[in-house]
Formats: sequence, C-alpha cells, structure tokens
Amino acid sequence: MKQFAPDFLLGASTAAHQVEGGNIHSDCWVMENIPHTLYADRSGDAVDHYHRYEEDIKLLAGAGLNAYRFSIEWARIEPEEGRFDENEVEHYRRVIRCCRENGVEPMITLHHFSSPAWLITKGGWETESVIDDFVRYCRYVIERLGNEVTYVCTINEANIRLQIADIMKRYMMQAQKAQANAAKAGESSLQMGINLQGLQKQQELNALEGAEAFGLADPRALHMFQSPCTEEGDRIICRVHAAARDAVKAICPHLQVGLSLSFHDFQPQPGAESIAEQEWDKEFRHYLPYIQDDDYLGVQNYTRSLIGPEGLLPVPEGAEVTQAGYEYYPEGLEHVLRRAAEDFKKPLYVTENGIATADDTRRAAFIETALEGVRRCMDDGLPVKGYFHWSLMDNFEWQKGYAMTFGLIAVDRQGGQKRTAKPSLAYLGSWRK
Ligand code: GCO
Repeated sequence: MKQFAPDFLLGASTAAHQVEGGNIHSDCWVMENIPHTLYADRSGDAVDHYHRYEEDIKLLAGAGLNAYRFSIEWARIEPEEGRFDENEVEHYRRVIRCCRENGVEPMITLHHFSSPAWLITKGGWETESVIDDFVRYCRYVIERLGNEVTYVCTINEANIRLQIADIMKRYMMQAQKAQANAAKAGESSLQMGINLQGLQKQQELNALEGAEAFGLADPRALHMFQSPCTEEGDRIICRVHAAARDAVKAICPHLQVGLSLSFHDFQPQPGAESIAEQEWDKEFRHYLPYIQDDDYLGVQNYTRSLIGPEGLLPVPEGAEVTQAGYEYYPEGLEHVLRRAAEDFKKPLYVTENGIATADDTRRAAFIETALEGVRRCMDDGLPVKGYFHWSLMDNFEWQKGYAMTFGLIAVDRQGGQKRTAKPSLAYLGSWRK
C-alpha cells in the first residue's frame, strides 16, 4: 500500500436526506408518504445525523480520515419560497466547525437529489425559474458560510436525470416486450406470480397521487430531480450549475467550485465501440462546455457497464454482485478517472465510490483495489486530489430504503441509532500517512 500524502483529501460522503432525518419540507418526503409510494421505506429519522453529526465526524477523524463531504439541504434552508431559516444555516455552521475542530476538511454539496416541495409545485427541474431559485439559495448559503469552507459541489450527479430517462426508456421497452409475451403465452409463462397490469397500475396511481400532493393538475408536470429529464431539462441543469458557480465565486473567490457526475466504466464488446462512445458523450463530454470554468470535477463510480451491439449487457453470469445488483468491479474507478482526465484538465476528486454489501471484508477489498487504481493514476501524473468513500454510514438508499448497507459505519436504527465502526473504516484511514 502506498499511502496518500497528508494534503490528499481522504474521507467519506453522505447526503442530507439520506442521513439527517425529519426532512419534512422536501419533495422526497412528500413522495415517501403518498399511499402508492414507490419507496420501500420512509426516511423518517434516517440515521439521525442531524443530531449526531459530532459523533459521526469524530468517528471519521478518529479513523485517520481528513475530509467529509456532506450536503446542505435546500428544503431546510428555504422551506417555503422566499422564506429562509437562519437557524438551519447555523446548524450547518456547527457541522462545518465540528469538521474543523476535528482536523477534517468539509466539502459541502449544495444539492444532493432532494429539493424543497414548493419547487416541484412551481414546475421543478424542467422550468427555467429553477435557475434563479437555485442561485438565490446558493447566494444565501455562501454569503453566510462561504468563508468557513473551501470546497463547494453545486449539484450531485448533474447527469443522473438523463441516466434515469435512459433507464426508464429501457424498462418500458422490456415491460412492453414482457407484456406482449405474457399476453401471447399467458402470465403463467413467467414462472412467478407477477401481475404486469398491477405494476403499471401502481405507477399510474403513484404519479396521480404525487401530482395531487404537489398541487399539480397533470402528473406529467411532476419534475423532481430524480425524475427522467428532457433534453431541455438537461440543459437547464447545466445552466443552473454555471449560474450557481459564478454566483458563488463572485461572493467568495477563494472557493473551489465544481459539480459531480455519475460515471460508468463503459466496456464495449467488439462491434459496440461506437455505442459506448455515444454513451460516454451523453454521460460526460456534452457537459464539458458548462464545466470548463470549474475548479475541479467530482467523479462518482461504482461498477462497470458492458456494452454489446444492442446496448447495455447484463452482469456477466457468475460475477460477484453487490446488494445494489451491481457487478463487484472496483477497477472501474481507475478507468473512468483516466477517461475523464483526457478531456478535463483540472483537479479531479473522487466524490463517491463504494459498495453495498453486508460483508465488510469485501468492502475493504473493494477499497484496496479502488485506491491502488487511484495511486496509479496519480503516479502517472493525473491530478487526483481526493477520495470520498460512499458512504460514511449505512443510510437511506432512496426508493430502496434501508435494505442496502453502503456504510463504513453500521447504524442500529432499531437500537437507539447506535453507531458501530466497521473494520473497513480503519482500513480506509490506514491509507493516509
Ligand atoms: C448517487 C447518490 C447517492 C447514492 C449512492 C449509492 O450517486 O446515487 O449520490 O445518494 O446513495 O450512489 O447508490
């Protein structure tokens, strides 16, 4: 193991809605609490990080880590349009200062998937007004906290809406094909008790109830950040980022500002090279004009994606698979870092990389392989300046709820939210001099 120098940011990431608890003014909270919710669990108290952040940051620092990436929740800062809650700003000031007191460098994410409910009622992430609304929120936060931090991530996974749109398209095509086959051969041919009509009905009710909950007449006007986007919606996110970055740097020029993107290690089979290139353009290159003035790029990777002549291929037969259904493939991180560095010539931070598993020895092995790849990139001169493992603690994995465990720290939510550091936390810390 070739340890990282003291100035390398080595730590872990979380997201407000996934760990804090009680995010009652957010769009996710609304969608978790409609009758036909698609969420497996309600976030509820999450892992109570809102009240226990000091204990969690001390565990991170005590393991030898020196950086913590967390998000500031817009729905807490501005619970109603135009009404800002100073008390919540002071809460996040306490979190930032707790990092500093424990020798930990904070990286604040200004948007990590969840949004204020009022924004969705206004038209959400497909409406131009979101640009001014988000900039106003960023200005409010940075005017008050900007001098206490150095690293700001405007938007987590700015490309996820496009990726969701692609997944939904693939899913609908597969469902229609399955439905056609079932209709031909009768549902019993599916070898399991599945009611295709029921699945469709559930999704229709979910959309109708969601629209009603946000006061929208038409379910097609429900544009959360975690909804599939149009091309215009994707362009709006790019403009949101650029406007927020410029506003933030105008207030505090010292800040290092960027966004993070979800990167897939696309591996084309013979004949699929052009499809993989198209995917890479969609996932990364088309964002380049909007991030050239950024100070860094946040790189997030979890596995690889095999591409055949017909598109995405399933996980190879017999491959090790994680709780999230991803192939166990830590080598992907080095590959995406090298590809991103071909087009983006400024510092790179791994803002998320991790594994959902109940076997912590596999998490330590995953970290070892991933960090060996990061080291090779740095030894070859790539400007990789930090690695934030996803995640500091087991948390609310969005619609999958609490079933998946990504954390370096276990949390007993039924046992008083008790924290137990897993061996992988100390192992990650051992990579620092
Ligand atoms: C994401 C989000 C995280 C997820 C993590 C595991 O990239 O989807 O940043 O909120 O929990 O990636 O899926």
